[in-house]
Amino acid sequence: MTTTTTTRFVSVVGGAFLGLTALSASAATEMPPLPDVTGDTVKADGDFEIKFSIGTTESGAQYRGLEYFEKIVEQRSDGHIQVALFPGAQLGDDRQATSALQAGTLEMTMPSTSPLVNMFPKFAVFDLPFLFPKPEMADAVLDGEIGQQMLDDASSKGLVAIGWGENGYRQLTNSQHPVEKPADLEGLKIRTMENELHLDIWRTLGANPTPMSFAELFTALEQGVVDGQENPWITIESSKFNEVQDYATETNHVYTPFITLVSARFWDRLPEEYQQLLRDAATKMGDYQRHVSRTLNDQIKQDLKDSGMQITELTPEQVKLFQDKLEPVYQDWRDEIGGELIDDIRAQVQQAQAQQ
Ligand code: KDG
Repeated sequence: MTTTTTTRFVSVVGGAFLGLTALSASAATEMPPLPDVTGDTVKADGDFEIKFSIGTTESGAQYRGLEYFEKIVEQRSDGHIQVALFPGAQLGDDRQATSALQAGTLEMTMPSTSPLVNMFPKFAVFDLPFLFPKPEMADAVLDGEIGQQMLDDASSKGLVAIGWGENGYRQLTNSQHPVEKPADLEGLKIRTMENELHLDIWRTLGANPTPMSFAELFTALEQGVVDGQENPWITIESSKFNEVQDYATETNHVYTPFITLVSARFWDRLPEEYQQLLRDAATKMGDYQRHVSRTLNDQIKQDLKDSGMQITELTPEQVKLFQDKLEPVYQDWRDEIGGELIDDIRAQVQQAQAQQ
C-alpha cells in the first residue's frame, strides 16, 4: 500500500472534505453530503440485488459509509446491481447476519471483529486494550500486510472479506456514578460484546461484566439489567444511550474495526468485473466511514455533554492506571492470539510513534 488512508481519501473528494469540516462544527452530527463517485462504468453480464445488513442505526457513521457504497455500486454498474440497506439489526445482529451470509440468505454485512472471534480467533488481537494510541496506526495495520492477511484468512467458511471500516475507540458509560479510576468500577454490571477478551478486560478492572448482543443493549440499559456499556461516542449518540446513561468516561480502551463481508455463494455468482467493483467500493466506503466518524467525534462528544451527560476526561496519569491494571491481559492472551502477530503490530505502532 503506497498511500495512507488520509491522502487516498482527500485526493478523491477534496472539496466535499472541506464541506465536511465546516458542517460538523455548525449543525451537530448532521451527516455530510456523500462524495461524488469516481471511476468508469463497469460492464458485465447479469442483474443482481444486494441486501446489506448492519447493527448500528441509520444515524451513525457506519450507515453513512453504506450509503456511499450503495451510490458507488449502483452508479458504476449502471443500475445492474441494486443495493438495499438494513440498519439497526433488522436482519439480525453481527453473528446472525454473518450466519445468514454463510447460508446464502443475505448478501452482505459489516460486523465488528469482536463478536466473530469464535470463528476467527486472530481477530482477538484487535480487542487487546490500548493497542492503537492513534487511529492512523490502526489504519496502517489494517491497510497493510497484516490487514490483508486477515482478510484472506476471513475469506473462508462461506464468507469473502473485502475491506475494513471503523467502529472506533470505545468509551465507558454507566447510570450509577462517575468513573475516574479502576476502583470506581467495583460492583458495576457492564455489558460487553460477546467476546471473552472483553469480559477479561472488565473482570481485570474489577467490574462485573456480562456478554450481550448489541441488538438487546438499549433495552437492557433502560431496564437496569446492566448498569453500563462501552462503545464509540458516535454509537452512544446514534443509539441514544445517553438517554439511559448519565455518566461517561473517555477511556479509549479499545479500537474496534468493522470488517466488510460478502456471502461466498453470492460472490461466486458475480462476474469478476463486479467482484472488483465491490472491492473498490468497500475500500472507498471504509475510508469515508473513518473520515466521517473522526471528523464528527469531538462534535458528538460535545453534543452528549450538551444533552446533560457527565463526561469524565481522564488525565494521562489516570489513563495509565487503567493501562497498568490491564497489562497482564497481553500475557494471558498471547498464546490464544499468537505472540508473533501481537509483536508485529506492537512493533509497527512503536515505529509509527517514533516517527511522530
Ligand atoms: O452491528 C453493530 C455492531 O457491530 C457494533 O456496534 C458492535 O460495538 C459493538 C457492540 O458494542 O456490540
